Amino acid sequence: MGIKAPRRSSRMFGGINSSFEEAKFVIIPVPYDSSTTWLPGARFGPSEVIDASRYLEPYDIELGATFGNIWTMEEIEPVRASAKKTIGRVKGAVEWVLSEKKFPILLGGDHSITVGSVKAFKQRYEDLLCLFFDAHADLYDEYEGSKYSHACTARRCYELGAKIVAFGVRSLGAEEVDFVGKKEDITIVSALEARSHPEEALSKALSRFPELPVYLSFDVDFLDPSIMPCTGTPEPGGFDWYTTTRLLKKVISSRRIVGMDFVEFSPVVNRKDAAYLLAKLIYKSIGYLTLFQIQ
Ligand SMILES: [Mn+2]
Repeated sequence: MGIKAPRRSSRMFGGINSSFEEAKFVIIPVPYDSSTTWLPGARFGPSEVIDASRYLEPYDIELGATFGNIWTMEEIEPVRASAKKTIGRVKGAVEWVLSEKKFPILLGGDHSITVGSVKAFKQRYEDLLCLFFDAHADLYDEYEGSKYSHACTARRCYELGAKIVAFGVRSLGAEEVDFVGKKEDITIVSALEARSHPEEALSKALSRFPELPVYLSFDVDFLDPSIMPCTGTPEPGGFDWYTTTRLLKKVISSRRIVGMDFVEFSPVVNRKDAAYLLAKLIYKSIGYLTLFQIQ
């Protein structure tokens, strides 16, 4: 699928009506959830988060600034029956955003969409570190009969030649442990290891891959289910708001970030607070990126 011209969505992240030309950040909504293992519904994630984002107050208290250079693309139309084709469409969209010299922020959808994004980045960056904030390692070769299950995302990114850091893991398969073995280009940091000194644990993991540009993939199940119940595979023992924002600040202020995604948000009834939390986390990340990365 070729995306040839800017297509303005009537539903803009943050209610921000920046022109495409002025925008530095492009939100790419991908309402696809066919690879979800347990609770489906991530297809409703992007619209729910964008809806909640309109209630954000644009002034960020921590950063003392307002960020408005955001443009929201129309939803990528998924191919329900083909993860591979959906991933191809995601790749096309990210290629286009990069060719326009803008910073893509994907909004999933399940975690399989990350593969399309990383494919586009690998064409531009021979060496790339994929940093996953995730309760799972997503390193299965195949899951439920699919190589494009959300449980295989990091494995596919690894095969594309990316280095892998999975941070905050608290659910892991024996097959994944065997696969990682003594590989030096994959690092798993469990939540158990990270919880007493999260920023130090992150710095240590990143220091294994110095200089590499970083693609940051944020699976919302990284957060504790008490604040983020809206996800297809919730895991106890997750991270709180302030720890999470400190970790994002840490990586964004210390490494070159080339792209981001936020995946696996799957709305449940009466938890609009979780949609709002995610909208705020995305806006917060845009703030950090603006202060530390974008000239
Ligand atoms: Mn996960």
